[in-house]
Amino acid sequence: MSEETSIRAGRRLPDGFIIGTGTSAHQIEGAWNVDGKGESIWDRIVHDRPEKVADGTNADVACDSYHFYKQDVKIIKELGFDFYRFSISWSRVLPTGEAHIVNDLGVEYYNNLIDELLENNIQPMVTMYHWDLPQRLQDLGGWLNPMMADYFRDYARLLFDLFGKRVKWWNTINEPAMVAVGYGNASMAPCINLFGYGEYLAAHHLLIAHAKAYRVYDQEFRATQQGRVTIALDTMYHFPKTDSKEDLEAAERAMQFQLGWFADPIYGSHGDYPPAMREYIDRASKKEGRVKSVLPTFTPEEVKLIKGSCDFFGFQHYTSCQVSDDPEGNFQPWYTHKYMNISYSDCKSGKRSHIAWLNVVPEGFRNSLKWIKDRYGNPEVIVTECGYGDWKEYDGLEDDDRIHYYQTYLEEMMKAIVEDGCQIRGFAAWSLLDNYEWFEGLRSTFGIVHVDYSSPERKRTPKKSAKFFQSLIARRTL
Ligand code: GBH
Repeated sequence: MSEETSIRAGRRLPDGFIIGTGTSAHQIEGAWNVDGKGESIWDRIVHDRPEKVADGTNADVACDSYHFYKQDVKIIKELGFDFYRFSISWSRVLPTGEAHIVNDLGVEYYNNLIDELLENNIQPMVTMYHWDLPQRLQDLGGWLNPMMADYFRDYARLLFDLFGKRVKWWNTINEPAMVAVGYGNASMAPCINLFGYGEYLAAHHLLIAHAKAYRVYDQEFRATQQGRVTIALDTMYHFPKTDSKEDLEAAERAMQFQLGWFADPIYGSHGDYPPAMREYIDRASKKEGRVKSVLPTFTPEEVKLIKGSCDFFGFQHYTSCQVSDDPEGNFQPWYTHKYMNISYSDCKSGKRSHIAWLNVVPEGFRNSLKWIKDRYGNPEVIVTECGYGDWKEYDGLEDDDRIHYYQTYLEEMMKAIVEDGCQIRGFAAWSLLDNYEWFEGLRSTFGIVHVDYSSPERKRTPKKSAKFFQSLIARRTL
């Protein structure tokens, strides 16, 4: 096939398309209290309440990347990835979370990691905050406290200052919706039970925090550093259960509730949460007899601050589900007031993983990308996470299910580019390593590289899917 034809056939990746892989600090670093690192909310919760973790494990050592990061970089280099998305542990750099006490050894670790990547020709993409809030800031109320936005801004400024000469890709916050649900129910740290209220308030402050960090970059660093800053937002694709008008509307509403929650205020033109959230949550608040809606309102200054505060769309996607309209609604673990039923189990799907929420539905990926294009005026997108996991006894070095997932999802992404005209500029496989899966502990594995938790050095062995990426990157063709 000539190059021209294979682009048109949707097999050859567009020129300049970048392929990376990702991890996050709490999930891989270990060294939880080493060299001056402060405690994070995830350290605290799994130490205090190990019964919340599927296998009772903690991330005190994890992949021990704090000590073995050079092995990670070596593997990334061998596989040929263009970029590596990793996160910085806020409390490793700032043990109390506040910017006036800097832990030099923590800074040195990230300096070394960044230098090692650049020496090997791998672009660093840094996530500033992947869920591991310093415990001291949680003691001040965490994301329910409006002051958190300023603490985050100060932390972001420090990171731009320390690393911005070398780091050109920034994600402020990883999946803020998942951070917010930590204040609505017990499914994520810090497990504050303010169901149907706390999550909206936390989300509000997360949006302001992100935007303040973005404006600091604009005002103080962009001219000299010329990098690009975004927030990483995720959604499942929501298929309607039937093609009744009610179910179609419910599915659209679900997209607004999950992705639009953060994307509308940033990428939309109306300067508010999505219309469906405004309507449903305001109405529910009224019905509950509240004086004010639990969905906060932005001041005109906040609208200005938040609107347009991203240089590209950082998008994360794993799976799809099925939605039917229901005025009673079923219990939703992370956001309420949607008035629908969501089901993972009867979603159209060739394959399912043992992880309850993970269906393999490649066309849902294309549909999600198209939804972003249509709703937000076709922004440039980098897929900052996408990947397949299973319980570890069903995963292994011959991970054909994972290859099937990536192959079919990437094919759908190519259709989004070639047939739908979406501007997708890059893709990062989640995850480089079999790492610590939050409340799943070590039961589930998402790595393209196997990690042996019985060996002190956490021996890393590339799986077959790592070779899939190695050859994809070398040929730039699916
Ligand atoms: C990613 O989020 C995380 O960014 C990453 O740290 C993690 O390793 C990876 O997932 C794999 O788990 O159980 O019904 O409440 C992915 C998006 C959104 C997927 C919330 C799981 C929970 C659904 N996640 N979802 S439910």
